[in-house]
Amino acid sequence: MSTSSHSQGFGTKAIHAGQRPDPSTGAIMTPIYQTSTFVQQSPGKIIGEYDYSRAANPTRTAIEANLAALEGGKHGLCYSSGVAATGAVLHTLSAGDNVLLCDDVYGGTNRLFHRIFAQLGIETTLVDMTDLDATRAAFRDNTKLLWIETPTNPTLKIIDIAAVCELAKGTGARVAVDNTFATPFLQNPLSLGADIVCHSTTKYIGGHSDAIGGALIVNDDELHQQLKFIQLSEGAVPGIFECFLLLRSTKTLHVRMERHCANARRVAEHLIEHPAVERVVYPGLESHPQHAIAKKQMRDFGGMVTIYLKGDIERARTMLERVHLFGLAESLGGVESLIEHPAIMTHASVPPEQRAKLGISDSLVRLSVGIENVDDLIADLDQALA
Ligand code: P1T
Repeated sequence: MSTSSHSQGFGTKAIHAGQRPDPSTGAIMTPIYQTSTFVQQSPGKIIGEYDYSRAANPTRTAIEANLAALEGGKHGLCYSSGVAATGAVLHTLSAGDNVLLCDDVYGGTNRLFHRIFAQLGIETTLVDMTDLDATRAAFRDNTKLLWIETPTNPTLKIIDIAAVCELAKGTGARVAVDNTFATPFLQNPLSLGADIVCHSTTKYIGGHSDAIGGALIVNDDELHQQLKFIQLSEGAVPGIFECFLLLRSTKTLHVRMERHCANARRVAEHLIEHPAVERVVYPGLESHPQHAIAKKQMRDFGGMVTIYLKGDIERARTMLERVHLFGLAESLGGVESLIEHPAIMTHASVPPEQRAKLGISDSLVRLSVGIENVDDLIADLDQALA
């Protein structure tokens, strides 16, 4: 472990933070402590730090510390999925509380707020958070949480995290940011004033399309204790093997993200010129409405590209059926490229009026650009659009 006060770079933290050789064997990789429980010396007198794996497990502790370091936060907590992490934040609220929810979020997030927590008396107000006046005007006396997703899924709007946090200051409302699309490599919401960072680790952090998981990162000790209590009581914890897979994945996050960003830029720039494409949305393009904010708060612009095709839904269907390298599937952020139709797939649970308002139309196609050779990806898209 480093003892110097020099602040380490992202790649070094990704590989070392929260991890040390196993004290009993010297194993360089944190072992998979595949155990549900830990033997005690006498009732209540535990041998190390652990008593039961729902509460804590050494493999999980290692990845929680690693993710906290990558986000520049004090505490990390891992969950069985991204929506379980989101649900844990909502469980800090009480009936009668109001939440301001960014209007374009993952369909499952929208469903969780409107179909599960609404029944428990938590009221949700949808707000276009790219409009700071509208966001300011949406606050109520009982507003206790703002939920930001940026870049948003699937229209890739960029929300000014620092500006929204400034609005929330002094109101008693916490700000949570779903940082799944950006990853800690590109954007660190805690440093911009957010209270909570949420991740679906299923995506870029996991990076290999082989494990479902979620995480929260916070600085505040009291909030951490509250979330730990909720995690222990509700039990939405990840399996030990999934924790190990994540530990393996974070070591290459910086390298993968660099390639995702470079490939996505090339794909976006290519598609702008394509006669079958009406419009390309990518935060790195000058034409993106919030490009200046993206430049200010992100280190690069990510691996997601959203396109509007010319023509009707049949045009989109044909393209989606013709791709070979791009997998037609929900999810994103893996090394392999994926493509999907949000209106039919990931955002089908969003009411049609809201989809129409957000521009999640039948001609919208979302690309998760992987880290294959980009010329092959472009050739695949070209033949699918021919
Ligand atoms: O699938 P899960 O690990 O529970 O994560 C939910 C989630 C949370 N936040 C964002 C921004 C997400 O994109 C997701 C999941 N999204 C997809 C499955 C998708 O294809 O968009």
